[in-house]
Amino acid sequence: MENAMENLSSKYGKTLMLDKLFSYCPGCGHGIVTRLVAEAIEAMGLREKAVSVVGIGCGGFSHHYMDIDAIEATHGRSTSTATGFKLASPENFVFTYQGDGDMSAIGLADLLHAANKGVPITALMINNTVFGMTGGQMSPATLEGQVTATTPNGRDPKLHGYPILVPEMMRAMQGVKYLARESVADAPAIRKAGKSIRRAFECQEKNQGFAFIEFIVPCPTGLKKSVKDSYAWCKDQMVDYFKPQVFKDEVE
Ligand SMILES: Cc1ncc(C[n+]2csc(CCOP(=O)(O)OP(=O)(O)O)c2C)c(N)n1
Ligand code: SF4
Repeated sequence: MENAMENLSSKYGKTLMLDKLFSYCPGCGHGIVTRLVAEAIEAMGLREKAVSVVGIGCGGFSHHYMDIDAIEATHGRSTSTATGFKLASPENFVFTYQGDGDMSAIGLADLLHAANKGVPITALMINNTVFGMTGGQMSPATLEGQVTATTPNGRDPKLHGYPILVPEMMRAMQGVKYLARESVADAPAIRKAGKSIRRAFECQEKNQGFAFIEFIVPCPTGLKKSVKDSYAWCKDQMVDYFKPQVFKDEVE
């Protein structure tokens, strides 16, 4: 396997993606977003100054696959940690990489205050609608009626509230200069997500303010579906509720 990876590297040119196998489950949406982020860092020449601040969850491994510096924050605290780091070291390029559980449950207050402050960092939320790492429990982003380990009869808004729409909440914040929701449901969506990451990174490079992207991705293991079915569900159900769009682009 190692030889095969080396051959790939020499064929396509060495990138900051390390020659390691992902610990993500087969078909996990994190694999796609991690690669898109690495490609954007490489293409924009940010490698030497990039610092990834990861949360707790499967996305907390994303920095294992990139040859850049990283900070492992405590659960939900990545945006606060990233804000402090950026203020202390403005020459660094600072982004967070967090799951929907990490960012929209325990970390929601940190996110909203960081966004409102408008410090030029980039926050990435990878929304697979469940707590993936701990076994597929309900998160704030679980869809209505969705069966999870903690909602065996499906999410009921009367009991559990409604699936949380994070970028919609952040729209009015003046410190937020780039705000988008993307998906990895199919190849065109993945290409669009890659472009969106570069735009969000540009927002920080031009020192314009806070940038946020939510990515709608499948977690085949937590959703208890095959890889194929989990992508079909992502395309039909998740994207139907979490509508991909650029909410705000004020990057000049
Ligand atoms: C303070 C604290 N509470 C709970 C946990 C257990 N825990 C680990 S990962 C996780 C949630 C991960 O879900 P998400 O952020 O959606 O990421 P995913 O694994 O789906 O990528 C939780 C609750 C913890 N590590 N620390
Ligand atoms: S549990 Fe889900 S989020 Fe975690 S690596 Fe597996 S597929 Fe990805």
